[in-house]
Amino acid sequence: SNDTAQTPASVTRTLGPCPETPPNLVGPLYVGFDFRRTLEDVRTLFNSSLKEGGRFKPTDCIAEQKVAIIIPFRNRHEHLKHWLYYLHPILMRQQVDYGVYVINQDGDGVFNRAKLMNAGYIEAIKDYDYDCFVFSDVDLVPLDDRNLYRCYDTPRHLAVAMDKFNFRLPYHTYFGGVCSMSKDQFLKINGFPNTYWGWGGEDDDIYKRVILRGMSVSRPNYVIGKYRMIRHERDLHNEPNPVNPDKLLHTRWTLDRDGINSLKYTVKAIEKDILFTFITVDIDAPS
Ligand code: UDH
Ligand code: NGS
Repeated sequence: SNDTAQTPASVTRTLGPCPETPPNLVGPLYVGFDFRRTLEDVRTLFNSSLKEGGRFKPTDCIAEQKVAIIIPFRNRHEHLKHWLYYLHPILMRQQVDYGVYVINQDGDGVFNRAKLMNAGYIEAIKDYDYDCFVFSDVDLVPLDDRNLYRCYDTPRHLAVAMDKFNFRLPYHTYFGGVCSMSKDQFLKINGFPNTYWGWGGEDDDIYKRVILRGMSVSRPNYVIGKYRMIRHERDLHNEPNPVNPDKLLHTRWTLDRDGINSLKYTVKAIEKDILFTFITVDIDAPS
């Protein structure tokens, strides 16, 4: 029979790798946070392109990297809605094979951004064979879709030109906001510190880890690396912690014992929304 010959090409064609540069990027983007959108509006927009848990992969090519986007979180639903509205279409245009993990700190003890990101790493790799991790604050939206949410030869700092810093780095070694690391790079620095409670310093510790392990930091330029931050007041239970700056003097010695190898937390709940996976964790926070 000639069955095989009549099979439509679209059925048998095997997908090729995605192009090095995604073809449908638009460059500079308009980003505003005044619009009164609801989470339900955002779900309706992306419902047909996403899979449960905020998962996506391009349908017309095979992405080279599998990317987990990890967001440290507590009580910022208003920001999350805007983040999802802007980031999903950007990540889709970037042809990323990705999943969005919102790591929600349980209870109202002192916040710990870096420990939450460590927990996000562990939870994400239980879910899928991720080889790249983008760690993002919930209130930062890129202003140019050429700022690719993927991993590079060295750890990457993506949020180099935030509006609140007049579209410049506040200081040369700033590593806050949004960064990406391959699995190998992350493990090489023993992940992030678990011991920075409250606000300040954990991002500087991560930068030091990268340098101490002999890596350099890669960055986009100031045009592509622009971000808009959603303005907000300081949260409760995330006050600047005066012991944090001093801890940076000891990173060299603490790195090997404070990190992904010493992480302890318990998962309280895993909820799959169409737009994201919401994981509530108890990280044993001091009150
Ligand atoms: N985060 C939460 N909930 C919290 C605290 C922090 O989700 O209660 C997460 C969130 O992803 C946030 C990130 O941690 O984007 C960083 O925390 P942050 O936004 O508090 O840090 P930032 O340096 O702000 O942006 C500090 C307070 C600035 C007060 C300015 C008053 N005008
Ligand atoms: C440094 C903090 C960083 C922080 C950066 C920007 O002083 O964690 O300011 O802060 N380092 C220490 O506290 C040791 S910001 O202007 O966003 O409030 O990211």
